[in-house]
Amino acid sequence: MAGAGALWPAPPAEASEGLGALAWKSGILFGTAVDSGRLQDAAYARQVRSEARLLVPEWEGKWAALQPEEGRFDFAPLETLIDFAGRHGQQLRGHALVWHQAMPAWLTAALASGPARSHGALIAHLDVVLSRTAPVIRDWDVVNEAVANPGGPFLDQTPAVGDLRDTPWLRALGPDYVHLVFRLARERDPTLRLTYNDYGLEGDNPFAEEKRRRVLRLLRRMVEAQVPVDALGLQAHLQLDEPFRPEPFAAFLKEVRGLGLAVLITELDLREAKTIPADLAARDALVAARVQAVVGTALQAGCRTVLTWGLSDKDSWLVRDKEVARRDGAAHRGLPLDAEGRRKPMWHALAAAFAGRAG
Ligand code: 9MR
Repeated sequence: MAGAGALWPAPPAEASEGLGALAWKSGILFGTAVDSGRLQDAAYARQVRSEARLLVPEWEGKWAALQPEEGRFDFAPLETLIDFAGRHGQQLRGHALVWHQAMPAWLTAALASGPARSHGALIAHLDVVLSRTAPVIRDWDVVNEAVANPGGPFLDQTPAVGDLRDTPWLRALGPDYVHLVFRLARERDPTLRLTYNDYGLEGDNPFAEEKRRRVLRLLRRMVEAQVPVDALGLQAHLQLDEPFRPEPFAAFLKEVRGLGLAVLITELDLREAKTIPADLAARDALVAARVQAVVGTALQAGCRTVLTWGLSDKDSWLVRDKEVARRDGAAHRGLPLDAEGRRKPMWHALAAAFAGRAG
């Protein structure tokens, strides 16, 4: 891995091209999560337009957004993204059909009132959402974050039933609920790409090793049971305090690909270490080196889709969410553009990874 002293080459002639265009030269689809409410901001819209070929709604595809009250669907925010993508020739992916967060209160209550009611609510949601979005969204995160966190220094252990996180969905529908949701999605749309999406899979420590084992067991059982799963989404919310080595990550990706599944990086960003260098260039070089190493490894393993979770540091959940925001008040510099929209070393690291240059 390149050290903090790595020098970034002078911008190539095509530097005015965005990451989406650069990635596409190597057959890689690059995109970002988008907040529909921010698209009226001209600078934000320009960044999304010029860097991304693929968009994913950061909020607009979740239950709380799409069905705030039972039977009342609101597609307006998602349509804003669909319109934007259509005008700029960008693709869309969906996020997320089943997740234990961003659930409206009525759904939490419904899931607590028994399997029949839960099943009915799930089917009604899938019927409406998948038929409405089918013309433009051909890849959905069908189930998000169903695997429980093992104990570890970087993330809190979550209560588990077997390898699965104990959630309202699991309690309502039983431990085979992941299989059920994928089957229901496939029945409704036979050619939709069905993705299982999760985090904490990239690092080199006992936590990530165990989480990888759990995800692999889930995927293997699904494939054995002929559950229609097509891809694994690696969220890749990276943390610089967490060690990384390409080998265990690459071995995991090889096993996943060996099951016949595609791998995608779906939510890339990076939390800096608790202690950061005073020098901005040194800070940014650390971020860039880690991103290039992780993304480079994934691309070598056959990953052909990479999305960041936002483009500019100032729009990131890493600033908004108190659990992950820096205690010293500084913003994490874990996205390709700085707060003013300027390209940082992480931008160049992604461009280099897309061009096939190893980290
Ligand atoms: O970044 C998203 C934040 O704005 C939302 O408030 C939050 C709850 O809906 O979800 C965040 O996105 C998460 C994603 O949906 C799933 N993986 C983790 C992401 C960061 O928390």
